Amino acid sequence: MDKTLTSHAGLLAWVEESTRLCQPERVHWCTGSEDEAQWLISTMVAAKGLIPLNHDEWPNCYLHRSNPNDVARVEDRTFICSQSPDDAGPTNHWMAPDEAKKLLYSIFEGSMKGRTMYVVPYIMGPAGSPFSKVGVEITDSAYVALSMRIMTRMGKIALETLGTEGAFVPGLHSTAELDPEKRYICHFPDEKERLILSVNSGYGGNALLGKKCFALRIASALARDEGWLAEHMLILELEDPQGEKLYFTGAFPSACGKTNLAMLESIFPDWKVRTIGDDIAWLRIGEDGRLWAVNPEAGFFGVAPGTSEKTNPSAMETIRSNTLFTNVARTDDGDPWWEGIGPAPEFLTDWKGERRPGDDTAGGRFSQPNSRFTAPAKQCPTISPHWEDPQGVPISGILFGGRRNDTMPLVLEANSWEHGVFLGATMASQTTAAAGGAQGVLRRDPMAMLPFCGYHMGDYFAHWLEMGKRIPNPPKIFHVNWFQKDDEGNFLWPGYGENLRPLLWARERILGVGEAIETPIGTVPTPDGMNLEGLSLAEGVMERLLEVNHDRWAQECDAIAKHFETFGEKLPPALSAELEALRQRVG
Ligand code: SAT
Ligand code: MN
Repeated sequence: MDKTLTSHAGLLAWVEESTRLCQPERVHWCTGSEDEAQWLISTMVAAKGLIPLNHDEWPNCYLHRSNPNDVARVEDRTFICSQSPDDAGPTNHWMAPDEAKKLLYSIFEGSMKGRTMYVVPYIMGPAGSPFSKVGVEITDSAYVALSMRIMTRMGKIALETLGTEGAFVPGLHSTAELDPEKRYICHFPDEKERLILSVNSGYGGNALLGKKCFALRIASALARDEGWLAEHMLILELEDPQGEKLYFTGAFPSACGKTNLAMLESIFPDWKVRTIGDDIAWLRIGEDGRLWAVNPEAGFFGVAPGTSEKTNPSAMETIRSNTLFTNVARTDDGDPWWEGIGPAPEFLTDWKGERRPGDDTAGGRFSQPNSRFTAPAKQCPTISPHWEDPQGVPISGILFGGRRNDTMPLVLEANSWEHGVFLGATMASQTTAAAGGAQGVLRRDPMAMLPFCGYHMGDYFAHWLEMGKRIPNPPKIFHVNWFQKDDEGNFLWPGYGENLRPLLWARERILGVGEAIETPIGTVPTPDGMNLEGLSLAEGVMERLLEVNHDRWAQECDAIAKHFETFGEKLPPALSAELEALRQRVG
């Protein structure tokens, strides 16, 4: 698009300023058209940045291999550049805004020499929704431009929404040298326009600035100011045999099965689960007093390994066409391949481009553990007809959950909104490959927002508590844990489609039925309170899945107390009170 097609003075000025700074060879304004996408693809294929896949089996699908030093989010290089470090809080890295700008602009200077600068206007949220927000990402990565076209409503439509005066969140991104030592992802939540600056990474949440940077970190700060919630949550629709629908959101850390749960294949033919979103929810109080959720994204950036016809047939269908694969392996037939998709063929080209015998397990994994697919949400066979409703969908239940070997039962109902916020604030999960650093380490990840909250987490807890007071008809809150293990390290619960059972119990509790027992930590199903029809678990396993172990919970109280110390004076008294009450009950 010619830049004369927008007359938004602020946008034109910022693009000009960025052009002067980054010195690209040319500037391309993205329209979002199919022709443009094909042009970007052919440019990238010619430059070996994209590898075509088997067109008959995987139409319009391509493989991208990132730099091996750039395969995940980098939490230690992600900064909240609020005016005061106290606003970033103890769980975020902070840099003074002026210092951050000086440092990053010095890296941006001349960083796009010889390259094309893409101006990518995009909407987070459905076009025409009163809750949607516009962003513009300037990037030197065609891969980012193509990915943004899948993940957001990108191009002309965003410029039309913006008009000549509209507000937008500016995001400047350059892959620069891909130097991990100079990799910075910076957010400026106190700026009027809430700037994002990102350099030296081309990967996922570091580079697709609409996603974690805008729709979570910046949006969480907007939500605090404007009285709503921006959360790291899937949104799903549950339809009963009579056709009545009920909606859940679920907050789980990255790579803990959000996409699988959002696309859950129902084990009971009369019950349907449909997808609204798999990663982010923007939640507002509706005129009817309920909490309403919108998925701000238009695509899925899902973890490939482990995805198969067996674990997630809907995802497999979603990614059959028009999908970008990042860091997966490739078969000699040009099919994408990853661990967990099925048997390995005789030869595979691994994610770094090396062709090896498929049984060469000694040579390491073929797909990168955080390899991904980027696919349009509208291709999902289970997508709900309501997924783009401008007002969103009304939420009846909120699920919090992490990966824990023990301690947390399969499903637990909170006693109240405050207790639910406590369950969210004390969530813990083993770390995964979605971020750099050690994996499998148990860490507290409040509301699955530890890497994504754009302000002080203590204030964030207070905001959640405040929202509870303001929602006349709040959702019920649950905690779930699909990941308990036995003494030999085997999962106790089969997960995937079977997760419908705890979900149905939660629905019954929302409707005021459902057999339950109160425990010191909350309410759990009676051993036969969940529908267990057709499920054969070994003797005693169900009891173990729902067990509340007093010794473990005494330790858990101590661990929570330590976690709470992190927030100092900003820890809301209601949460210390919840901990004290828990201690009393655990005894
Ligand atoms: O942040 S990413 O978009 O790279 C994926 C995730 O961690 O959820
Ligand atoms: Mn995520």
